[in-house]
Amino acid sequence: MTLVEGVWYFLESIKNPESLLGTASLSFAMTALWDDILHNDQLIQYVAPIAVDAALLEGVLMRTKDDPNASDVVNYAPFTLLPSVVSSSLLEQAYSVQQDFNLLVDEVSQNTAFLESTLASTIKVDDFTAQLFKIYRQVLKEGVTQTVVLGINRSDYMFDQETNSTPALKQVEINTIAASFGGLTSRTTAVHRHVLNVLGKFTEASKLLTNNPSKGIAMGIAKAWELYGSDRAVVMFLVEETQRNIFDQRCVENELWKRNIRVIRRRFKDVFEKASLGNDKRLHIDGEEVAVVYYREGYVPKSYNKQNWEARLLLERSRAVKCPDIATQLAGTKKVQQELSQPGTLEKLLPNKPEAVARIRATFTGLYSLEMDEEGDKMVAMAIADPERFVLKPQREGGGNNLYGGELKQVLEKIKDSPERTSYILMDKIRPLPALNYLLRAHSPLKISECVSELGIFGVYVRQGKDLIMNKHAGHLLRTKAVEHADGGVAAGVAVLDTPYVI
Ligand SMILES: Nc1ncnc2c1ncn2[C@@H]1O[C@H](COP(=O)(O)OP(=O)(O)OP(=O)(O)O)[C@@H](O)[C@H]1O
Ligand SMILES: N[C@@H](CCC(=O)N[C@@H](CS)C(=O)NCC(=O)O)C(=O)O
Ligand SMILES: [Mg+2]
Repeated sequence: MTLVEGVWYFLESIKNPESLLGTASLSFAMTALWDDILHNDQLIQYVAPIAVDAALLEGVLMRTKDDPNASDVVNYAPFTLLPSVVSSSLLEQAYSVQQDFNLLVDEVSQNTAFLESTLASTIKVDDFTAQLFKIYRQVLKEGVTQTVVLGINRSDYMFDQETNSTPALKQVEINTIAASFGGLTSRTTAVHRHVLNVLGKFTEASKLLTNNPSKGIAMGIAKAWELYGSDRAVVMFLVEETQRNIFDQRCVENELWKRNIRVIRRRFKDVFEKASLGNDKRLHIDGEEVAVVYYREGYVPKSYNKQNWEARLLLERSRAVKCPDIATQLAGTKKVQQELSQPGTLEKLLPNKPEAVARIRATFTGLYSLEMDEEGDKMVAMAIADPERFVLKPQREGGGNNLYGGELKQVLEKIKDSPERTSYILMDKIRPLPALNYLLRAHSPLKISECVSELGIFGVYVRQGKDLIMNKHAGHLLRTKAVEHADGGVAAGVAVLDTPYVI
């Protein structure tokens, strides 16, 4: 189709959308808000390249798989053609519980007895968690020198909905380390606004919420940097060897430069080779003192060899504000999430806060321990008998780690009598209703997909000693994936960036 033909189609579709409707007759329970567009092949062919150009213009970018460490050739980060519908009450609920979750994570991270008892059996069988825990114990033994705490997390939810019932906000998990895409999502709204405008949906375009998590995240880092109290010190982003998501990180970094806070990027390898602790365990690297270490790495076993573990230990022993510190990373494990759902646990951790407890608990779905006890035996048997009901989760981050269906059954059958099972938790599967959308991804054919979405809310808090200086939510991230993928986010190459269309 030529540009002139395209514009003609577009103008016609505004005057009379029905005239261009395709014949596809898929019916989905989710709103038919964009039905006039979704089934109109010509309109889709016309608008998809416009959307891609808008993403490139707005900076919704990722480096390529082939060249992950250079920006000479980059591509757009995957995103939906159209915003997905999100209920205003569920969005509000997710925002209103975020400060409670910040408090909860902070409490857990300070509660050694809770972390010790909750992770006791897990660390006997899971080497990665055990290594983290070893560092945690070592730092405690030596005495924590860090006086300022900075938490940046993202609590993720899906909208659970059995047919005909109202959807409920159910937490998938909370990410306490390297919670990503706050930068690119800040730029995705403008892309969707443009797409809707081009489609003649001016009113809908004007309703898209502004959203800027990278700014909120940077404000938290800036506050921690300020409280550290040395204006010569830098913020260090601890980054991976393979840095495909650098633009997302740059969004946060550039917000800091705007505040005249200097940022450096280093890998574990650099820390191992060049970092040292000076007076009062101040952290130095390449002649700079580091006030804040912001981890965008360090949450998967493959990030660590012997030297990188040593580098991690050095960072944790330092006075620098680690985001997260090792205790807060442990507070984000799946095992802790499961323990939090046990009756009475929230009440113990947040005494005198019954409203916060109720708000938090309302977002939990069934979470089950696989400890070597009667209850664990019962859950293993139940999951083997009905694997479609559950998700089996190891203590891992980064997407693509969970087990479902036949694989879940197979693994549980193999380890059901071994303590290895305690390295996993079991969770009820959340069942959102699918909606139709186009997932735009470089080098992929343009096709309509049945999709489900996941909403994340960013939370930021800063504590100095006992005083909570900052506790806020910092915006949202909506990600959408085709229903055939049970697991995986954007970084894992499964989900794409989206924008909520709130109704
Ligand atoms: N209980 C559940 N019901 C349905 N889907 C789930 C459930 N738990 C996880 N998932 C799916 O699996 C994905 C990964 O799960 P989860 O976030 O727990 O793992 P992760 O490895 O920590 O991922 P990430 O690094 O993206 O946070 C989720 O984004 C979601 O799509
Ligand atoms: N290291 C990369 C990826 C980090 C990452 O995968 N973070 C997880 C939490 S541990 C996440 O937020 N994933 C969201 C997604 O991939 O959709 C980065 O810093 O951007
Ligand atoms: Mg995670």
